[in-house]
Amino acid sequence: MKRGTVIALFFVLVIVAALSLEVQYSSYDYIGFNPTNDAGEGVVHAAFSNALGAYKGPYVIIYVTGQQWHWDFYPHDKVYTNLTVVPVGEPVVFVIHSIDVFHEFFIQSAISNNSILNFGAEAVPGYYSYIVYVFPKPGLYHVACAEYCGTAAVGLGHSWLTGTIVATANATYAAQITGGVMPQGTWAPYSVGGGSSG
Ligand SMILES: [Cu+2]
Repeated sequence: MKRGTVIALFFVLVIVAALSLEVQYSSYDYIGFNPTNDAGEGVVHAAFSNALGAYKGPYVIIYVTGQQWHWDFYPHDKVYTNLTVVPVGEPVVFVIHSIDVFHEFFIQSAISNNSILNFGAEAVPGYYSYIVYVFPKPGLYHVACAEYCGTAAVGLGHSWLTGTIVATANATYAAQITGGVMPQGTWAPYSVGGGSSG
């Protein structure tokens, strides 16, 4: 084969691999839920039970609010702007919404020497999307906004909507990053069907 053909085939394979990664790891749906309202938790747990299938182990919920122009992450007691920590090897459920315009919460990372993780879900005012993902290894995962959401009067606007997800199996390290404030003091504040343990 010609070199050009080989290169073209390689890129087709990369695209197919990227698409199958997205199908495998991300799942999103619209669920009616207000993260500040405990009464909505039953709805969330029902939706997550669907998404997680037969899985009965612990998982972590991270609420993500997009706005012009930053990401807010909680349920840490404090809101963290453009930064959150997640465990490794345990499902992380991102519940995503926007308080102003459409954004897209998009996670990018090189997860191995030849594999790049790319997936996201819409952040829509009035709706909640979610992604369930098991972070396979410790590291820094880059967050971007993948939907153009405007220009600031001064500066870049949309381009500022970036963030970092620190994936670590070390709860002590994670607590240092978050100033010691962890959801219910554990990596496993929720389990499927069991509601909050804290
Ligand atoms: Cu944007």
